[in-house]
Amino acid sequence: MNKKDIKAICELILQKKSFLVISHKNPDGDAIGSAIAFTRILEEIGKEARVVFPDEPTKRLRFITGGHGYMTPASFDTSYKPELVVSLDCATSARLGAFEEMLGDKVDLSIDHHFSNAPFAKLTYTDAKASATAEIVYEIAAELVRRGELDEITPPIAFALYSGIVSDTGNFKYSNTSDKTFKACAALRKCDIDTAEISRLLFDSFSLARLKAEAIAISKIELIANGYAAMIVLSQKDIKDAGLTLDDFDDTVNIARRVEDVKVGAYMREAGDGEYKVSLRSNDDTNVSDICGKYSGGGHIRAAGCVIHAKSIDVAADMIQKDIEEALL
Ligand SMILES: [Mn+2]
Repeated sequence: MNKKDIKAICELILQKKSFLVISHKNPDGDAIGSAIAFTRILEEIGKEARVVFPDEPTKRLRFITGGHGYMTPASFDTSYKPELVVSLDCATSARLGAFEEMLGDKVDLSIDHHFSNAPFAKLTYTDAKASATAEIVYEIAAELVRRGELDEITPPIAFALYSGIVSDTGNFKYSNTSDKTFKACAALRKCDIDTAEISRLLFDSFSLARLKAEAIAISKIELIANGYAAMIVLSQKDIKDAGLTLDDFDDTVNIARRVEDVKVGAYMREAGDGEYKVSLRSNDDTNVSDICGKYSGGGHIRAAGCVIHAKSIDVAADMIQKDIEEALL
């Protein structure tokens, strides 16, 4: 199932009775929104479905569940034997995180929108043009409604799907926002959801720690590649000295790419044990997924990540700086 086939997915779903839905580690808005919505859709059409996240969703994003229950590694029920295991928004089996070993080779259907998807499931449906996995799940829901299998897209389903799409499009700001995205969101808006409140919670509501992290990130910006790229490098000491945590810096890469004339924004942080995590974003068509691919990472053309192993943070920063300069100059 390498080509687009929403109908085939619907047929497969309708044949099965019980499901385990899983999304990726450190779940973002799309991971939570697509997984919760998919689970709710299955429940609406009379299926047994449970959802598991490899990490506890952050306090900030938990509202997307709309109060729907979920499992984490701590509460995972190993006695549950579903007929179909479905992964959402996972480009590789490594994205299953804590569940990679247990479920890495047991995923029956993978639904994803990552450009760098490396198929690991028995069936993979990838649409790299979809803004979010939630946009694909919307298409599945719409097809089930067309077939009369799903009565309607209920408000909780719409809430989760809309949250997933606005998360991955940066509130319709990124180039992945297409006419299909707007059409899906127009339909979801009709399902009686408070879209202004979703956008406020996702984009205009931050902890004070997070806002302070922004000030530190801005103070650390350095221009590289003759000013065509901006990089922010944070050591564990930088974070500790500020009395903050790594989570407070999770939007830092977007701060780097806001500098005018910059084509690539880079953010590197020390993860410990000689590991340095890198996030890259491009403002033009510079393929940052290619750069991250050198270190077995990947993602989308304009948004990607990887982990570099190096002796020191300076060595790691030099490595990624050279790669960015090679891509830009
Ligand atoms: Mn996504």
